[in-house]
Amino acid sequence: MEIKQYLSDHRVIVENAMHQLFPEPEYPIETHIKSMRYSLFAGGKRIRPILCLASAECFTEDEQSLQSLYPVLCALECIHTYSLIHDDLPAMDDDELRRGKPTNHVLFGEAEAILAGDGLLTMAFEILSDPANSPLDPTTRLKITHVIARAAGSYGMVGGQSLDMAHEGVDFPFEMLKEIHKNKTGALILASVQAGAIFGSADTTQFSALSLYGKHIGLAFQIVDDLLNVTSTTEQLGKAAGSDAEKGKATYPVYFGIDGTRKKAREAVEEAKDALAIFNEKGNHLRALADYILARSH
Ligand code: GRG
Repeated sequence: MEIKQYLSDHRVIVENAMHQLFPEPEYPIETHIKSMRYSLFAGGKRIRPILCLASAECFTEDEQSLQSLYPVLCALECIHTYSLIHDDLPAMDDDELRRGKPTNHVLFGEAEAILAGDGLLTMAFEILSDPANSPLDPTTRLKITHVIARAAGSYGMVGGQSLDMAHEGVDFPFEMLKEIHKNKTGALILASVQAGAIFGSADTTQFSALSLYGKHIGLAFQIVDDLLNVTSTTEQLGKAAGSDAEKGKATYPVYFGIDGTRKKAREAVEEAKDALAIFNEKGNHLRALADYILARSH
């Protein structure tokens, strides 16, 4: 199947899962739920849940069985959306445009936006931990919950964001940039792939291979993000282009230039694909997603 078709089919699966599991606005907290839903359904690429599904598809293509992953897909997107809402706040990156639309705080105000992020993060774990949402066996559910919690928190995304903030406008060695990228962006992407592997009862070799793929693909994703911030327009990105340089952020293009950064992204994608050798053709969707991450335009 063409990757374009695969992405659009899987986006539909993810969005259906989100519509099925995420609450509707309801008295007396309509505004809070509307504000979460505004950002959740603002048209993201859904790359983390799609990576999770593709990883699970290395073990089974049975649709009914894959439906057990719906709460996981929804949780990943809730956590990702919360991070974007908080990242856009005046105290963080202070952005007014996201996915081509006004950011959450611009529409709902800063206090509601903070609460939307808090609500989404908490809702992720409510949805994930509720046995009524899917027939995942309890041990699998707990293992997946742990991997995602660890990746979202201080030893992953939140820690990475803290490091990123602390290093704005200061010179630092390239090793620190790798650490920031690994945690801020890479950790949740890695956890998405690992959640699919846990669902598939991966053995140690399979889990290590998918983890290696997830690490490289997480890095590639952020390298391409750094690149697009320099080479694309605000219109193409749906968010402020050139913002990294404006904020004095050291990114891959600062260390390696545009061509050097493209090379680094290609290398990371190749390493990701190499890690999948043991899966033969079952890894084809993950390979195609790696190529998509390299070629993406927004
Ligand atoms: C806890 C107050 C508080 C804040 C936390 C954790 C955090 C703020 C921010 C996370 C850091 C972050 C936003 C990293 C950027 C990752 C990234 C490249 C996002 C863009 O992801 P895409 O391209 O977005 O998948 P779409 O729009 O497609 O969903």
